[in-house]
Amino acid sequence: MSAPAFFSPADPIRFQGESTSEALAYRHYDKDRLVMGKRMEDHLRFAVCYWHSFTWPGGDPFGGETFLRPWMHGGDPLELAKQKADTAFEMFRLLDVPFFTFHDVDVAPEGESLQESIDNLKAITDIFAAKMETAKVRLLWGTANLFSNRRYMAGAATNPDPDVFAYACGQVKAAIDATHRLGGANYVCWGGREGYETLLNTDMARELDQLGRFLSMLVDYKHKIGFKGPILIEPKPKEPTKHQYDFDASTVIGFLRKYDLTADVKLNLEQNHAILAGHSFDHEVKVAYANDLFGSLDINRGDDLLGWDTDQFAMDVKEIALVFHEMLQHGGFTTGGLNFDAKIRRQSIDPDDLLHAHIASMDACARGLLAAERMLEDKALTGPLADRYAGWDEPEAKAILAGERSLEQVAADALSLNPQPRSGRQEYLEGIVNRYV
Ligand code: XLS
Ligand code: NI
Ligand code: NI
Repeated sequence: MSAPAFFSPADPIRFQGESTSEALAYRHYDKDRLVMGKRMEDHLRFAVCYWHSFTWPGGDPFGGETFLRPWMHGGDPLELAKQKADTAFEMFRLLDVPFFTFHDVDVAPEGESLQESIDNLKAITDIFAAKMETAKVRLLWGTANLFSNRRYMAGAATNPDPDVFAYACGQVKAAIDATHRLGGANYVCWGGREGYETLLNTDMARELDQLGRFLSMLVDYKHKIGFKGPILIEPKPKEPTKHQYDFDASTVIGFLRKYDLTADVKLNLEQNHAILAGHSFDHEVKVAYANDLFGSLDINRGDDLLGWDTDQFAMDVKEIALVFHEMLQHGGFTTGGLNFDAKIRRQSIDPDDLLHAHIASMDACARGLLAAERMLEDKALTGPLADRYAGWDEPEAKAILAGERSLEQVAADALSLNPQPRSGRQEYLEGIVNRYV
């Protein structure tokens, strides 16, 4: 079956370098270029997400759809889902991306019953599997939408009603089955409604136990079916709820430790969620690495002036460079990737706007990656950092950290010391970063 001619180009977007005048071209994303010994495509591991690009109609709280996508109107829901899949796979081919991601309800219509929804998802999974036999694209992760339907308004795993918890189990089982069938590299959980609107009606300790149990059951099931990838939790502090339990990387890490889940569950971090939590993106990435729980990234950006999850395409080279500067020091992605959890603005109504958005952001990520590589080669930041902490390489300091000195011993040694403060050199370092971006 041939895909509808939705986009203007017929052939995949190619790397053409900075001097090209072609609008639909990669200027920096050169997939075969080696960066620290690995192909750029294998570093960046781009994934197109299904929901923002193919399921969101362009509405906002004050107005309805603007995009008028053909697969959103009339006809049999399963037929429309197939039409949507054709367009999605056509875009994966045109962008030449290695991965995609989806929620169950993005790809298949919800049925009248749980069984009917599961059957619809299976039908679409069959179609995806057939397409993936010839397509290049692979599945970075799948997930279940446990937040849009009104049954989940008071939470999914954290719902006061155990029947809703059970329904969520049914949905998540089907979603990880589909992810497994399609060879997904990870499985993601974002707890959009796992939080509260008011503490007056919320038993927090109980709800956290429910969430811990839900994830433990999911981990057991993952092992049972032989799903090799990690489960990823995506922190976000608020929106849609006033407070979400998976507030930020640190909070999730504490939760995973309490419920003994760190062996199987890692983090999926998102720029816009980081700033909603009052952190920078690289802060969250560093927290994850510091705890050996880095998994994957949802690459997008929030608006500096708006306090919500605007999910814009990431365009800030400096911010991306600082994230890759950290990641490259740890070897970069393993199972994770850069998932475009990003949507075009509602005025960007031309089909090709979807291509332009991805191309521009992929180029920004490529520039960030290359800047990080150069900074590391030159030890532009790692050199000054090593100098700053050099005292800790001295034998006595090492012995303290190794637990070989008591407080009394160190206190006694301190009597002969007179430490002198040194400059933190912040502006000097900021200037250095600017030289690379
Ligand atoms: C919403 C989240 C969501 C997850 C997947 O803010 O970012 O899109 O990535 O459920
Ligand atoms: Ni996300
Ligand atoms: Ni988000």
